Amino acid sequence: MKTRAAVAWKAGSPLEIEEIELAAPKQGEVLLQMVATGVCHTDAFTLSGEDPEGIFPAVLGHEGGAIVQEVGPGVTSVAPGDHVIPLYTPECGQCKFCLSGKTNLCQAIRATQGKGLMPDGTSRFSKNGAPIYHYMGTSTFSEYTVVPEIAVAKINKAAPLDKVCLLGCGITTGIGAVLNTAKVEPGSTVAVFGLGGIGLSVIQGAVLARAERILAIDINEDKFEMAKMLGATDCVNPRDYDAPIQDVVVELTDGGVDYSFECVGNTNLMRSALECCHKGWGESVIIGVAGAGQEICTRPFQLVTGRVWRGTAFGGVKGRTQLPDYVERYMKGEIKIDEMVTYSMPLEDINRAFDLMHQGKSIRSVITF
Ligand code: NAD
Ligand code: DAO
Ligand code: ZN
Ligand code: ZN
Repeated sequence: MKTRAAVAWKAGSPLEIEEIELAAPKQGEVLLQMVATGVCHTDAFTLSGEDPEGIFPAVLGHEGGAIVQEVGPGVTSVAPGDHVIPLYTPECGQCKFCLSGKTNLCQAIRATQGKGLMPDGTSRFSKNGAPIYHYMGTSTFSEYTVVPEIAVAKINKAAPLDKVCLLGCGITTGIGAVLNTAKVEPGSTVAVFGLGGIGLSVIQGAVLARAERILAIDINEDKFEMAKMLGATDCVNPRDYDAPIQDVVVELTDGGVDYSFECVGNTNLMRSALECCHKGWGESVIIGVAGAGQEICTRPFQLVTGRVWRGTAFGGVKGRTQLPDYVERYMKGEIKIDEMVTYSMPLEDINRAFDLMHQGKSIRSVITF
């Protein structure tokens, strides 16, 4: 079949909207009709060429809300008409990782997903006979896409797909980082570095965890209003101070925070986030994705004296078993999503969504098909 898609032909160039070919789902795969997709910083990161896993040409996008159109042979857990969120972190339930009970990083299709291919080692997308690669196993910047069955979470049909698509990455990552990875306790003090879709969702998570003090840190003060609305107690612009931001936070919090979260992808800020943690117990979670080849550093004595450095992917959330409950929590009003949608636009305008993100003018743009 043909599908309208935004194709990333090469790094650093705008996406091009065109009709491309999409082959039918094979064994264990499903064909999805995309209803909406968010645009996340990670899409921009890959498009920029900084992503060591970036492969071109590709159909990017990983924050989708979709309807199952057709299922391939052997598919039993979803059927045409089901509403789903595609998962860049799949859940097979059978691999060593899924069975460990310690991680959400299912490895069942990792090797092929990392190469932009479906599990049989081929791509379903093409143009004039030449392959176009998948992205993160999801490729949501296309009216139709094919994904593995283990990479969809079936959700409540009553949920608006143009909102809950954001649970496919940003909002779940931020909330999950607080509840699953850090396991923030009531009464905690939390620092959030970077107030994009991820950082603002960390704030939501910290409120759900009943943190007492939430410091929201960003160099773009336009982000502070939303941070406060979501529950930040203090907003801090590092550029207002001469001292390093970690010293400022330690000073403001009587020795440091219980938990910090880096939501930018800046390795210097990752160090600041670790070093603003309280001696003896403070824990810092890296969420931001740094550029190819970059490394983090701190003095080892920071860890010897009790600080802990962690990282998280998709907030530690297991997509097929746990994401449907995030949708229910949105439906009950416990998780805020509508407020995070700054702009909605058709696929034709998707490059504007990237521009708005780079200009710091959007939390999330949602593309509707
Ligand atoms: P975003 O671009 O919407 O937000 C980033 C924010 O950081 C902006 O508000 C910006 O002003 C702020 N910022 C930039 N430099 C700063 C600095 N020096 N100090 C303080 N604030 C600064 O991005 P996003 O969509 O929220 O994504 C954030 C990061 O999380 C990206 O690196 C993205 O790739 C990553 N990410 C990770 C996961 C995961 O599972 N680990 C999932 C999704 C996104
Ligand atoms: O299992 O080795 C692996 C890789 C899992 C990919 C998780 C990616 C999380 C960070 C990227 C940002 C997501 C938008
Ligand atoms: Zn698995
Ligand atoms: Zn994302």
